[in-house]
Amino acid sequence: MALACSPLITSCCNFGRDVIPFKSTKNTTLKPIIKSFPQTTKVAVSQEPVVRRSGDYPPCIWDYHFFQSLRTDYTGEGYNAQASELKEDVKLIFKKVVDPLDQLELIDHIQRLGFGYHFAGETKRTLEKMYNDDPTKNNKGEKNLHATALKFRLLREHGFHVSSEIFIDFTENEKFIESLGEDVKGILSLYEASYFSIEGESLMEEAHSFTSKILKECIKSIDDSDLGMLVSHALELPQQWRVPRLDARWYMDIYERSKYMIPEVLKFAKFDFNIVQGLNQDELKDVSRWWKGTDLGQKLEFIRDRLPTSFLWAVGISCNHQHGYFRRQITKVIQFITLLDDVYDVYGTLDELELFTSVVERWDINAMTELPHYMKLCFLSLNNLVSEIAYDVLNEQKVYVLPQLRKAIDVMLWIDLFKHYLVEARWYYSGYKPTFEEFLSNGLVTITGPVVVIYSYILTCNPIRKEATDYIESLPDIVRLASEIFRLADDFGTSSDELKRGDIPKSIQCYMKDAGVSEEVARTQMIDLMRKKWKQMMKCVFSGDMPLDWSAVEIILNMVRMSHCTYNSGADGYGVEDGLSKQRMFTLFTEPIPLLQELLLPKIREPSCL
Ligand code: 0FV
Ligand code: MN
Ligand code: MN
Ligand code: MN
Ligand code: MN
Repeated sequence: MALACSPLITSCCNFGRDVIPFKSTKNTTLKPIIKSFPQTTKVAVSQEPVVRRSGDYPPCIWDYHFFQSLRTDYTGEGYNAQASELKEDVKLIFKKVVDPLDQLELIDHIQRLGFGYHFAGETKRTLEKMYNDDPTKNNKGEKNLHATALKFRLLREHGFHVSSEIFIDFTENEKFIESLGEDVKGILSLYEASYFSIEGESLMEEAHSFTSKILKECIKSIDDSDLGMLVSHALELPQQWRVPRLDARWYMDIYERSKYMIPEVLKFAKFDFNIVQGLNQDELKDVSRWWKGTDLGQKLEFIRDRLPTSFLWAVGISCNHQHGYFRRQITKVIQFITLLDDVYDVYGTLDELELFTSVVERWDINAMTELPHYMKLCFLSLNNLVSEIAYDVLNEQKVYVLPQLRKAIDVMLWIDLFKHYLVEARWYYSGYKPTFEEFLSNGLVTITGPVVVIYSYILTCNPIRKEATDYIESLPDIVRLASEIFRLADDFGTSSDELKRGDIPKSIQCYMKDAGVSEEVARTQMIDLMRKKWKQMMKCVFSGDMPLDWSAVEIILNMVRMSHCTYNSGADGYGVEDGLSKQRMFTLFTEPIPLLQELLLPKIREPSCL
């Protein structure tokens, strides 16, 4: 604490205020910001006994052997062959459904059942045709709010910019007609659609407040219990903010009871759920073995040992069958981020953190001798992971990620992250309270959105395109906004505990101070701000000038969605594994959907519906 009045700290505080350049987004890149950091001073680590904070995080609740023992019956050639046949049946259904509303509902259902990516081509073609025909035309020429809102939402979700004018028939004097309130299904669809709006669309803002108010009012009096469940689910988090895979199992039960249920679709959903579960089990076994092999969970007792929950995040970002390698490696990256975050937030002294940052800045294995033992473990194991990924890419793509890409992306990215971590540590030790803007411009980096996005790109794209990596590295609006929302969502769930264990004020607290409002008001404002930032993100998505494949865009959005799903309840759904996170682990990785009955039934070749 003697450090609190050292000249080093004073200069950090000034520096803290200088971090703001992230604010002007268009021309801002990560690199100039890296350069704007003062050279970290080499600090001798004090010999005095150090008092460290405690994270007080509970230990990992998952037993290594439990995951290693997981088995599934739903694997093997016979089962996969049946799934392939069922997939053909669903394809046939796509061809046979001609009514636009039926088509839209089919797409919506398969997405919510968690296997939309299997029918990406069919979905795109169907929506493209609908868009080209006449996007503003209402289905069957009727004023059907549900059909119109569903069309709007799905078209926008898949990158077709349909105008909000589509809703004009449902308004009078720029307000939605009050009597529409009786059509709960239509109101629910319009509410979901309102989350696909772009900044500046006043009609969609009106749609949002109109539908939110009605849904909150009518929730208790809805007779249909499934509709009631869908409404409360939507009020908790809209579909745009959710990861379908996490809710697929829940939705399957609702779909099974629905009068719109198509047996082949349901059956395929169940088969596919189990297949993905089997893949995930293998992946989880692999990464758990790797983590055990590093021994870091034992050696670094103070860290959050969160390998399985990191894997849950990976699945949230992409559950695509083809992304197994991505899921394995991003899980490792996430566990590493977590442990390094704990080093900077909780365990390391400021002297050690300054030293660590300066050693890593040189990325010099020889300089490691200067570090305390626990930091040697951190740095060398991080170096191993970064090299492993670079090696895999070299092996797969014959692209030598070392040294060009690696230096530009991996190394700089980690250094940049650590420098921003260090800013927070300096703020903490000096007692400096940043403004909301200051905090957010630094915090969008420390939440690790940019690291997760670049690794996700490298781990899912083949070939890796330099144009795309350059673009992501320049911290474009979409990545900045995604990271800001991730930060706001994380603070929503974790900042109360963080402050208790000793940390800087996070977004909510900074905002409370700046605006002079209560925590309750600040929290409401933060939800509004997240919605606003989503609208800005949607603008980026429709701007058409991103050199990214759609799958990369989806991954960025899924990262944001996963942050909502983790922290929405106001609790730390990542650091604390019981509750929702535990339930999700069981549902997704250990509990298959029993299919004995389906397997015994004679196979129906022709789809039975329609
Ligand atoms: C958030 O932890 C968290 F868990 C992080 C950043 C590591 C995991 C990363 C992903 C799930 C992508 P914490 O709330 O401690 O982070 P801050 O930045 O608030 O210290
Ligand atoms: Mn932390
Ligand atoms: Mn942190
Ligand atoms: Mn901190
Ligand atoms: Mn946090």
